[in-house]
Amino acid sequence: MIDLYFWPTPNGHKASIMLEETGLEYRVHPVNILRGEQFRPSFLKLNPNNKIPVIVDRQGPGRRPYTVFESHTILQYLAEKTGKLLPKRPRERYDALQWLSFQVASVGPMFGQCGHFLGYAPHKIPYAMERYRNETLRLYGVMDRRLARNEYLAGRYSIADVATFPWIAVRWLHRIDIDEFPHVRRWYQAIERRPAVKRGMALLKQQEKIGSPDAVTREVFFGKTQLLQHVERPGKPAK
Ligand SMILES: N[C@@H](CCC(=O)N[C@@H](CS)C(=O)NCC(=O)O)C(=O)O
Repeated sequence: MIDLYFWPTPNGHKASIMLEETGLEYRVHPVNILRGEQFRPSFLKLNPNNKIPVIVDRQGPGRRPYTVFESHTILQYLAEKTGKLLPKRPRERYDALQWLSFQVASVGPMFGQCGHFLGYAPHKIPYAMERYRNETLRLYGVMDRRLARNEYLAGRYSIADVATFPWIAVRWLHRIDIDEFPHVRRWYQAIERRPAVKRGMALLKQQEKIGSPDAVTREVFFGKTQLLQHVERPGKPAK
């Protein structure tokens, strides 16, 4: 049995899709990150970085419970546990791992900042908006070229696709027209049709409110709560 600490966001969906794809038995523990539940001491014991998703595998290595945070490590852990979606042969395995890293190092952070400066920042900062939107467009271009010659990011469907798909699902945040990237669109539609992906994306769907943060959520995400959680005496803001 796997315990999944979850809220319906792109990083959360990576874990819920993977649990559905592997067919492992799991139960969901909602962590309302819009209301600050990620700062509860019981949750910080699972992930000191106050972010979902987290899993606790009751039958972990050595048959003892094991906790995993960071969504890509969750994907790799579940792939290795079940032998699914991460090939064993070195070339194919590293194809999957490098496209997984591409999601972790580039797609996640750049799309995240793009969404922040386009949709959430209290002031319009043209330099930041342009910088992250261009980087987002560039990454779509990289994926489009790759997918022109490969059915999936690493050739066969793998954890690299599971990691990347949920970030394309929120392209409205980045004001991306997927029709401009026909190979990404073809890939996205193929993944969207998978029953496990549908189930993973539907988990706690009624809670999905990431597009319209209210004042409480703004404070939780972007206010002092984040900093004071980890830094006792924050320095002065940089000028
Ligand atoms: N690198 C982390 C990022 C996780 C992450 O950013 N989670 C967000 C939701 S998508 C969250 O829990 N935010 C709450 C917070 O920052 O307080 C991962 O891939 O798991």
